[in-house]
Amino acid sequence: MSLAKTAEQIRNMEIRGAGKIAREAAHALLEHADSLPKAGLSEFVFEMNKAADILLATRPTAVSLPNAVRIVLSGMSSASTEDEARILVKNQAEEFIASSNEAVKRIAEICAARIKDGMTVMTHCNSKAALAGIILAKEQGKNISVIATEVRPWNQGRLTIQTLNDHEIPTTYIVDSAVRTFMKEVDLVIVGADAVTVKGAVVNKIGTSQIALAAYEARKNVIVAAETYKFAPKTVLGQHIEIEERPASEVLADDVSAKLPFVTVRNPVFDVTPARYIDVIVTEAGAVPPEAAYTIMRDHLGFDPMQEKL
Ligand code: RI2
Repeated sequence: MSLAKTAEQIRNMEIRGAGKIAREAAHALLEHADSLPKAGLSEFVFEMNKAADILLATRPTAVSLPNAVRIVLSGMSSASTEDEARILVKNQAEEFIASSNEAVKRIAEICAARIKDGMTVMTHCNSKAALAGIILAKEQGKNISVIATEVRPWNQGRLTIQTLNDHEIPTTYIVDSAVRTFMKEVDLVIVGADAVTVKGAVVNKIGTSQIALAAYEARKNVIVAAETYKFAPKTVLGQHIEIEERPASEVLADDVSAKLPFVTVRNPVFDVTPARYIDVIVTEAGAVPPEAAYTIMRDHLGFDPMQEKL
């Protein structure tokens, strides 16, 4: 598949989920590096940076995408030859994809250790990392059940209930607005992340912060399953995570909107859950308190704020 096609599929959400977006972007860069005709090192670097910009312009919130692009292309311009740069990019892409898949497995082990026999787990949206922990807990023989939300407007909850059903995990499917009503039946909340800020705030699918508030009120723990490349180093430099706002037509059909001239539809697709509502963030480097976000960026993303351009 061409890089432009991958970018289009990320934009229109055929490829979705922060981790998958990162792995597919890395794969697209690998294939792109392979497809470029021999034209010298500086031309190769120019073309790869251009390709990176196309990928980065697709969706603004999931920081896994810029982190993956940076990891895959790092050191490319310091290579001595075009061939060396090409091999470097391809190797780094393969390593990133493999380590990303390994990270999800490790996160699953840690999350599963937190899921005890008899527990009811609430999850929101469709997070591969969060689901991997739930599925592993079931495979370990624990008698668990799940409450899964619908996730308007894209209904990613349908994907989640399909996966849970495939693993024969008893699941209750609820509309997003029923979260607080059902919180009394919940023992633990597990969600994924699109980005984690230096304050330990978690940016995830819209509705996550309401779930976290309801859980806090009911004294239930919220666990966030997030690979280290979901942490956003740019927040150390004072930048904010941009919250993607998608087309109004995803919420209300254009012909209906057209008849309601005084109505404006807003469709932000992520929200921010402050650190105080989160128990731990489970990464492949272990479960950490949200307050440890900076340490994760420094030790696992190789981020040195003194070296970064503002
Ligand atoms: P994994 C998704 O975003 C959801 O917000 C989900 O919680 C998050 O990515 C992380 O998913 P979207 O692409 O990386 O559906 O854990 O907008 O699979």
